Amino acid sequence: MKEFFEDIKEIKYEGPKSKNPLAFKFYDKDRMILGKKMSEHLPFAMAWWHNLGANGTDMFGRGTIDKSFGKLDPMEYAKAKVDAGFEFMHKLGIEYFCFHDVDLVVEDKDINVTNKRLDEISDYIYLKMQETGIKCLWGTANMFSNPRYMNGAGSTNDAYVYAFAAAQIKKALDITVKLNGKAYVFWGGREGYETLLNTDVKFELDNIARLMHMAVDYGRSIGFKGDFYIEPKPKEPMKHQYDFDASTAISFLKEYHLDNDFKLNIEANHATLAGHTFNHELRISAINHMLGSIDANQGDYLLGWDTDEFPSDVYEATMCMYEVIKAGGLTGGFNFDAKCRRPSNTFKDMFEAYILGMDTFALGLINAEKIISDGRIDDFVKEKYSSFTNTELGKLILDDKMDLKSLSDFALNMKEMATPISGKQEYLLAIINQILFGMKNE
Ligand code: XUL
Ligand code: CO
Repeated sequence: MKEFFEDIKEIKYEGPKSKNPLAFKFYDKDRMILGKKMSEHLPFAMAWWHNLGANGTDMFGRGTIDKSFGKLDPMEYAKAKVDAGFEFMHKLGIEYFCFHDVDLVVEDKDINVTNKRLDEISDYIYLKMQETGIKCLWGTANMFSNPRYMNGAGSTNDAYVYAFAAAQIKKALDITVKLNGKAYVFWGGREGYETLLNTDVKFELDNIARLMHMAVDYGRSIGFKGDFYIEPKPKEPMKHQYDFDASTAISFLKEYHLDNDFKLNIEANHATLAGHTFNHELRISAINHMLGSIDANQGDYLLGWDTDEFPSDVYEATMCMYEVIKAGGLTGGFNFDAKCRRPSNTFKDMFEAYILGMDTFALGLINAEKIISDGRIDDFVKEKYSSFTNTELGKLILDDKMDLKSLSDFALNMKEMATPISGKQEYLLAIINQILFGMKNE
């Protein structure tokens, strides 16, 4: 079969000293860390839309890379994308992919034609999956590009649009189940509003939840056993998006009794747009038993939009992997919802981008293991709360044996407070620096 990336061979691990741009320096898939292979800690996925679709187009200019794969006919183009995608994943050793319905085929005006195309392409993908062992991490429906969704999909004012959203979700679920996807995602790009002057917020939230319940009922009825995910994002394209951040999405899921079927897909760049760190969003999800999957990318702190860059920040990746390990791993995976920068306009750049991302997370994993086995951070956190665990008073509080009056009496009796325990932030940051930069990453 014709190769799309014929100059590029399978990418191998060559170690930290290698200067070969087409080799892994840190991602050594069989290396054992905390009793598991690196590849098991890091189930990476390719995002169909960015890798096989995004061509560098921005608000000010046309594309800079041709990703037509030499085909004009819609089905030939769709199949060429599949072939290119599987060649790409195979060469990088990526085990999973994620897709939107309209990433797979060109959308027709008539949704029935689009659906026929989806049937055909998913048969083709299914065969490729059997041949290669590559798997589907999650599927989703794109309910934000088509003009009919200008006022939202689940949150639309228009019952006819709502029916189209249902049709797309149904088909995307059918395909996700056919391809044995682990999960199904809702990213609510248009589920929000620009002004309250034309918006009934309660109506819209109720209707989003109603559609999600329909999706769960239908998914379970066709044998979907995986998780549904909400992918929080505070803004862009809408000014206010309902799934603002992990906390907001969790309370929505609980309010509408969707929390047994849903978890969260946390994207690094969405976290920073919400004014949070990536690890904050992971921690909030984990403590609510809702950490499902990760969209692995990063933003630019100087830019206020979703730049979807490949992760290169080892510090962030370390903090991410620390949370993931502490949470017992992901049920989902690490989807590179990331694209090359506009001037990185060659197929080789795409490979180098994935190598950067995979090596960054490998370093994050190596470092997180070191932080955990070093133990000083964990010890300090324990110590910080020790007045609750190691004193009579603390134990009474935690055992719910105190009330406001008895606690007040206790304080009045003490008269004065001793110096509170230091938070020791600088000591802790110095430990992280020592572990990250003072010890070898081999
Ligand atoms: C948009 C985004 C989406 C979702 C899937 O910011 O992250 O690509 O991941 O719809
Ligand atoms: Co995403």
